[in-house]
Amino acid sequence: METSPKMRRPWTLLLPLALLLPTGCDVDRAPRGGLSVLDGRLLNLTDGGDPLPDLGGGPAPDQGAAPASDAGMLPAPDHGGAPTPDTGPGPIPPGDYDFLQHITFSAIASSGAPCNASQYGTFYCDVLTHTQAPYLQADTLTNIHETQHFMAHEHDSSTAAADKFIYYQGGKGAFFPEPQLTTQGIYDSIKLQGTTYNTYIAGRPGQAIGENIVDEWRAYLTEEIVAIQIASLKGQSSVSGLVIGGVEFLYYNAAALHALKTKEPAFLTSHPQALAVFAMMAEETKKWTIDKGVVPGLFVGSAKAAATLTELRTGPNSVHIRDTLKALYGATWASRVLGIP
Ligand SMILES: [Ca+2]
Ligand SMILES: [Zn+2]
Repeated sequence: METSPKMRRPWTLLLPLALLLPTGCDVDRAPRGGLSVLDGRLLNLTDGGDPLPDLGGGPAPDQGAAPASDAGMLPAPDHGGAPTPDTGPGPIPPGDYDFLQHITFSAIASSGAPCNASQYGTFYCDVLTHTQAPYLQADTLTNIHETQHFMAHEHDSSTAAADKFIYYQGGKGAFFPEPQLTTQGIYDSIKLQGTTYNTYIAGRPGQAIGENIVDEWRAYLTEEIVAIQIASLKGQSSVSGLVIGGVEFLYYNAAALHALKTKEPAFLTSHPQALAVFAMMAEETKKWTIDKGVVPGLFVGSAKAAATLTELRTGPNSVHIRDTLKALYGATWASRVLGIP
């Protein structure tokens, strides 16, 4: 197993690699059964065939062969159909927290690049075409995960402030400022160490919260949405080669809210935009990872994600996190979005 790259910025690792490695060289493969890291993205190769690498110099996504991420998927008739349109959280009950009422979106430009949504799904193309310099050196899911990082960096690096850009959809995303607290400041609030803990939590103690766990939440969730849409397009019932980070980063980010509320409460009261971004990501995680990935069993190896959800919902060691969420968003929201009783 390789160690964490401990990089603050995706491109500081990836661009040099992309420039230095000859075409055809494999930047992120690990032996079957192991874990490898590309910008910290874990590739779990224990439960499926080795994806076919789609390496540098190859065709653009809209022209290439079938996505490599589907190796090991099994055909099944009951997961067919078109991807579910992404229409936001739906009706919000009276008195519930609606992130759309608390968030200010920034519009970002489309690159105008061609993208075949019938092959890669609508969200892959949404993210790809809103990133001016996408990452296209690996398999489909790695590419879109890293591309999501690149997109965020294109925007938050363009502002003078220490802030973070988190994408929503349709060319819209939101900025929020980084708190003073860094990743190590949330250690005491985390009571469950999942698959991604060592790389992103233990391995990045001094990294800013937004740059680390919010950005990774977005990137993992993006690849999970893409996996769900591609599986749906292909009528497949499982997705291999995918580490389910969405639910884990939901837990870590909820723990971060507890740490902020305890140690840096002025940050939360001063920045409703940061609270809205968390709620947006939680809604998206419920809509995709939980309801369409973990619950239906689409994601191979989703038992750990299910256990993480159980810890968040009812685990006796995570009462402080549930209390934080209820205090910040209300019990109605916590129940509707996260299933917290
Ligand atoms: Ca900035
Ligand atoms: Zn990542």
